Amino acid sequence: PNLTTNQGLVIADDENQLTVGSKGPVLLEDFIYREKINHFDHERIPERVVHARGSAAHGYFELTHSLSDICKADLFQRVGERTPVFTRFSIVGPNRGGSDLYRDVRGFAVKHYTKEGNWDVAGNNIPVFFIQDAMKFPDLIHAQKQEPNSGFPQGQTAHNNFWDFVSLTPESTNMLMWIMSDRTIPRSYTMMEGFGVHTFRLVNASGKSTYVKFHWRPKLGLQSVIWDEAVKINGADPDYHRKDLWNSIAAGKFPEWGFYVQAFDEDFAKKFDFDVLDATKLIPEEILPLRPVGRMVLDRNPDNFFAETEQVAYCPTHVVPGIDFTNDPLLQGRLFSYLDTQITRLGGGPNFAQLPINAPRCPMRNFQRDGRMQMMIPKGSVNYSPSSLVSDTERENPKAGFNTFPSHDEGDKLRIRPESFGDHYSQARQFFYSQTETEQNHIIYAFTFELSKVMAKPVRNRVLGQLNNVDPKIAQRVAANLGSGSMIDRVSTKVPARTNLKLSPALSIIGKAKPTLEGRMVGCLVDDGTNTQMISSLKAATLKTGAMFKVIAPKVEGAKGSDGQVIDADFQLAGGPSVLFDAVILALTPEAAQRLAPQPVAVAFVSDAFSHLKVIGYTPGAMALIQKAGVVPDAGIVEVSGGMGDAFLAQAAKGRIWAREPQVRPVA
Ligand code: HDE
Repeated sequence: PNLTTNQGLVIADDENQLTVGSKGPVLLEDFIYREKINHFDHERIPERVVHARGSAAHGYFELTHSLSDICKADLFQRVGERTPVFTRFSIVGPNRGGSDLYRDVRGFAVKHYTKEGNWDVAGNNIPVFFIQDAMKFPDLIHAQKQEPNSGFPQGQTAHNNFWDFVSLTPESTNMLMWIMSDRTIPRSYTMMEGFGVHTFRLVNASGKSTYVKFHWRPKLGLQSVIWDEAVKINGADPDYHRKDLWNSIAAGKFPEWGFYVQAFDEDFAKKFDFDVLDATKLIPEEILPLRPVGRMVLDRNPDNFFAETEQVAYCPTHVVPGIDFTNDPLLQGRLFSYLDTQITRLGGGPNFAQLPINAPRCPMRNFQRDGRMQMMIPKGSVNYSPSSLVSDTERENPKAGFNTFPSHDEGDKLRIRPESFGDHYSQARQFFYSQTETEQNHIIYAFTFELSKVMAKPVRNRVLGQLNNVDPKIAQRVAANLGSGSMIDRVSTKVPARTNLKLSPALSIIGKAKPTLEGRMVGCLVDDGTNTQMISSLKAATLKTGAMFKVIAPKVEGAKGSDGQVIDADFQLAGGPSVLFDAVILALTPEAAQRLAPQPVAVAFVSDAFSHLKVIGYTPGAMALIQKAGVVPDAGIVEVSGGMGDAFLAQAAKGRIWAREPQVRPVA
């Protein structure tokens, strides 16, 4: 096809500007060059003020259980029916160009293109939030992002301002426990849970209202990386999550989540000692089980990152009849913010809803007109309602239309936080003690790491004071790690932590990990002389488990196998560190191991895999390298030669060797 200008003019030369003579000055007349460079100059749009970095995919929501008893929304009526979705996962704090593995909350936003209009759930991978009232959101985000004078640190909460703010904001304490847990360093977007966070309202055909919390559960199970791994993945592959999502869809392994609701009524809500309108609290699923509704499958990568992933605009006000809001003051504040920010981000006008990724896939007609970048050409002389001059103009429809649920609200105008929002510590304690011992240790490590980057001592002490209100033992462990001794400030509180909340095992990641290699990656280090036949059978056996099999070699062109044939490599050793894989194999001859043992990059490949608690498969020939890396044999060090690959894969499917952790990371 011909290359043309934006006006359709066929371009004769796309290599050279128009000049006077072959070396002469460039002519202003060169409209072809000017159009090209002018468009380029305006390619960037402002990034999202939060959630700037993200990845998305197309797919569908399929109803598996009718919700018609509690919700009249059309997408929840007919079991088996599919509704197209576009889902964007994101990381909140970093700028658009940041890395994927910062410690941070992840966004989990789903746009459902229903027959009654778009329904968006812009949720997170954590069921609670930092603050109770939207008034504090700009302060929270300012404190979290880079400090305004220096411009650093990028994408990190580990700095003075963030901890200063949260230490003065006791309502953040529950969320602090969550963000210091491994939830904020997920292994993959496809291994995260999703939550609507707020209590929403569903309305059925008879007008009855039911409160709900929305949940997504990943089919691949929950999995996170280890903090030291996260730090190294950021350098080795900043696009780790983005690639993982893209590659799994491209390989036909479509990520899937179950969609559930926790449904309850006003009387049930009253039984709790916290308020269901307070977004810093959750309802344990042991108390209110999840009701299955459907599944979401992502089966198509975007065609164009900018046009789709960057320009998609989610908004909590995008609802359909049967789905409504509650008075959660965080949710109410969000109802204003999204459209407002998108007007700036998407062109300074109100017409971005017409972009293909944002447009509804059902009829859309109204009398809103004009504005920047109007892409529709409305016909006729009538642009108002009511009108009588033309028949068949669009009209409101009281029956089929969206009717706000007539909740009864009255009271004085006040700026006040309800007393029922006053308990900031009980669920923080419940979360901590619902974790396995390993996960509790990780939370303590994370507080230690973050606070060790806080240079303002009074801030560190105030955080310890907040932790002390959660549980003195937790505060003491962090204080001991920091070397603060007994220097724990007292932070006064009206509502002390309740110690009698039942633990909720569903809040642990390790407790409900799935023993599977599906969606995971096995990395196999080879060198000249490696047994070619063994690699083929290991690869075949690995692929059968649903995992990917990647070969790492000292040279990217591969290694010469035992039969003289080249074993193709996916990574060169320095560019394929073991942090990128879930389990590794060292398939080496004694000569190769001797060659690699003096090389730090090879030693780090093994010692990192060991300290990141990975299952390591080996051939006896690899021993020199294994010993150099300080590996101590345990259940996760498994021989693979002589057809023993299956034992390795069975062990790898069980996940990390948690029992190894006390050896490699001292517990405080
Ligand atoms: Fe957002 N949030 N948010 N947020 N949020 C935005 O909208 C805001 C909150 C969430 O992939 C912005 O288009 C306020 C909670 C996601 O494009 C902005 C408050 C939850 C995404 C905004 C919150 C979220 C955003 C920035 C406090 C989980 C990315 C760009 C009341 C339930 C969606 C944009 C995507 C994005 C405002 C708190 C989820 C500024 C005022 C709680 C997943 O409008």
